[in-house]
Amino acid sequence: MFTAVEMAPRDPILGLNEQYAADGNPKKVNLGVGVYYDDNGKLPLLKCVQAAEEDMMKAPSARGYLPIDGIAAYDNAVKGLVFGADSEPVQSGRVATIQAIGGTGGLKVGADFLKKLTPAAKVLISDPSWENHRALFTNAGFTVESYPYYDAAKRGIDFEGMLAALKAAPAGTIVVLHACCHNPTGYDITPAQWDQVIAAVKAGGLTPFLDMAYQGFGHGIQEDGAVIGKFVEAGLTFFVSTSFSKSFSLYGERVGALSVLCESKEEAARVLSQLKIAIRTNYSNPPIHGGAVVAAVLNDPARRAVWEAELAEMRVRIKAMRQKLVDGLKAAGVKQDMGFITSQIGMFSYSGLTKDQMVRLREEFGVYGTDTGRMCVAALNSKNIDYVCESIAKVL
Ligand code: PLP
Ligand code: TYF
Repeated sequence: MFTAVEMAPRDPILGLNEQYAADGNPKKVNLGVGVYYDDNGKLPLLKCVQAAEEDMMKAPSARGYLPIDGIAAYDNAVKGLVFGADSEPVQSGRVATIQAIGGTGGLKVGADFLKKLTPAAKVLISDPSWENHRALFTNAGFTVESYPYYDAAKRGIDFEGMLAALKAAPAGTIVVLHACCHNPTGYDITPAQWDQVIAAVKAGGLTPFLDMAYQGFGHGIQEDGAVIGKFVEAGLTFFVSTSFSKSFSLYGERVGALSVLCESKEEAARVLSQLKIAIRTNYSNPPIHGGAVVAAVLNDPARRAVWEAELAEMRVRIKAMRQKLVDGLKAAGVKQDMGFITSQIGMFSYSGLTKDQMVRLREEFGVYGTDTGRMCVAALNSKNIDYVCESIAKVL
């Protein structure tokens, strides 16, 4: 039965983890996968999460099925975080939000819903993008193409190219946009450029799908979320996927969401009913634990303040590591100006290194990044930074 089954290629990013685990080099550093580690190289367990879990342990509860759309208190907290609790969309009840299995699950539920709603639409993702964007929408049955984004020569964004592609896209085209902290490049468009993107989306009748996997890792929770407010102000209806994997350091709990801003409360109820069908036919209903923890933190002002401080600490540490990387590369003898690393934002840096250089980094030095030159700066720390800088200097 399975003789004709071909071996599928490994996920280019998650596959690196396996290679890293098998590497015997004691100095090895994993800058491959997008995971935040603290200065001791440890995956953090946030204090706000631990406190919420301790409370839950004191009052253990039975585990019935959750509603298809998840924990109501969780969905409401997500709406508040994404749109603002007092915002007009939330107050008027025109946001449909479901608890999803990670940000990936939010994208998948949205993609399945869209495939039924607009089966002939094309999907545009940034070039480059998180590779799973292409795979997810392709698997949902869409043809996926890309809009220009990274300009290697400029070490920045080809904004003219991006805007021209959006303006040329036929009405109904689904445009996947990174709300903040672009993965993999680390380059975000400016607020003024967002205004131009929004105008093009509106004029062209495109369907925006904002992927918000790193809220709080750029400039702040509010600041990173401000782009959502811009889409609201423009009077658009749109999709937002949320991931708490990084912002709560809850990668393995699979906590995410999908929110759809509709024109009215009545429309949101109809959309929600269809999202529930997508969920039911994929996995029936979500798991409890991660959503319960995030709801317990976001809905409790004191605990939420702890979360905001812990997220700020992660954000500030990443920024400090970017500066250390720039300084360390210079000290290690790198002649070219690497200052662009500090103008990038979020967990990743497109380093500009070639595939050959990345392979050498891996094979000769045990420093793991993707073949595209992406490095996870959130995995740098005061112990590995010098070694990473020296290794990069040797391959440059
Ligand atoms: N979207 C982007 C841009 C990501 O980088 C990630 C990373 O994992 C996700 C979505 C998926 O998040 P999750 O792990 O919560 O499924
Ligand atoms: O880009 C990253 O490294 C993270 C983690 O299929 C990730 O977003 C990578 C690949 C993948 C799922 C998650």
